[in-house]
This record gives sequence, structure tokens and C-alpha cells, in this order.
Amino acid sequence: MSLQIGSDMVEEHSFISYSKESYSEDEMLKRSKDFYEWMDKRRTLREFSDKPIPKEVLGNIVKAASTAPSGANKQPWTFCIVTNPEIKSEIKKAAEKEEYENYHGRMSEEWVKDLQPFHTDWNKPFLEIAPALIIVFKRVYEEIDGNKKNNYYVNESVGLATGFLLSAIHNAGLVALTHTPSPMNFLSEVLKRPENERAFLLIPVGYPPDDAKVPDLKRKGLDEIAVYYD
Ligand code: IYR
Repeated sequence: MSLQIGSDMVEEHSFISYSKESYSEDEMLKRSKDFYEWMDKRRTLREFSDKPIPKEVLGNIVKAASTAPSGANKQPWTFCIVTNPEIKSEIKKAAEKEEYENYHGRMSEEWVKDLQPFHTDWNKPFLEIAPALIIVFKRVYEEIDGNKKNNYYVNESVGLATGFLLSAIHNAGLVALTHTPSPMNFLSEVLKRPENERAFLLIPVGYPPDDAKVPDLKRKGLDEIAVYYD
């Protein structure tokens, strides 16, 4: 059904019944605890094995990401799934060029110091080694019948979808790095993306190497992150 809003015709959604899953309080307690403990096992890795990931698995991970809520359900995202070795090399070369500048003057001394415990530097070998790079683009606007139509809450929407993506990667038994080469415009050029898309995050995905090591980080406790207003 269409609705007239001002001079525009807008397609109305038909509404369908929501099939609800509900649990007893005991079940809720167990499920919420189990889920937290499982999510707590997710860690960022900066090293990967080069073992390929089945294409259908990558597709399912991206489909899970696309279930995130978005402003007016505009789904303002594009996920580029790069497994082609030449394109991965091009991305590595361009990312390292920017990161070299970052580590040699563009980042503040304090920032470089804050990164020391993570042993990061301008070298990004994982961009060639990881079997897949998922580059998340935000779609700032859509071009419809030659007119630009802005999307809404684009950063929030794409941030949520990326969170879902990381959870889906963890669920598949794979690992990822939330990588932020900066500036990221080289990704639009290498991947030949249209003008309405801007790179948001670059997520190398793969299996952990046999001898994987991660920093022994502590997450903040509930008392540090939650404020109750009972
Ligand atoms: N983009 C750089 C620097 C960097 C910044 C932050 I904040 C990190 O948590 C990690 C790295 C790089 O990728 O090395």
C-alpha cells in the first residue's frame, strides 16, 4: 500500500506477527551468562594462518552483519570481501604507505606510546596473509532516479553492523582484527567504489596461527561501566 506524504508517495510496510522467544528466569540467567562468557572469549588477533575460508561461510557472516538495525532501515552498508591475492597486495602496499607516515610523525607521541603494549607498527603483513579482508563501507547517500537521498545515522548503523560482523566471525570459530588504516580513502580507489561510499573499517578475517599469542588484557568490570538508576 502507498501513503501520500506531502507531495510524495511512500510505500507502507505491511506488518507481520513477531514470533517471540521467551524463557523462564532461570533459563534467562543461564543464557545471558553463557553468552557473556562466550563473547568474552573473542579476542582481536594481529596474526593469521593463510588457510582459506569457504566462500559460503564468508557470505553467512556478512548476512549476519546485515541483520543489524539501521536508521529507517536504509541498511547503509556495503561489505567488500577480498580474497584475491593481487588486490590484497595492493591494499597492503597502500595501507603501509599511510601507516609509515602515521608512525613517523602523524600520530602524537602519546598515541604511539599507548600502542606500544600492542606491538603494532607500520608493517601490515596480515593484509596479505589473512585469507579474507572484509572492507566495510558506509553509504552516506543513495542515488535514486538521479536524486541524492541521504541515509540516516550512518555511523551508528554501520558501527552496529560491524559489531554483529565481529560476533558472527567469532561464532564461526574464526578471528579478526578491527583495522583502521588512516586515512582510508585509498580503499575506495583500489576497490573502485562509487562516490556515495566511504571506507569505515578494514577487517582481516582468518584462522588463528598455531602459536597465536594475545596480550593479557583486562576488561572493565560491571561496576566501572554500568550505572543503575533503580
Ligand atoms: N592505525 C594504526 C594505529 C593504531 C591505532 C589504534 I587506536 C590501535 O588500537 C591500533 C593501531 C595501525 O593500524 O597500526
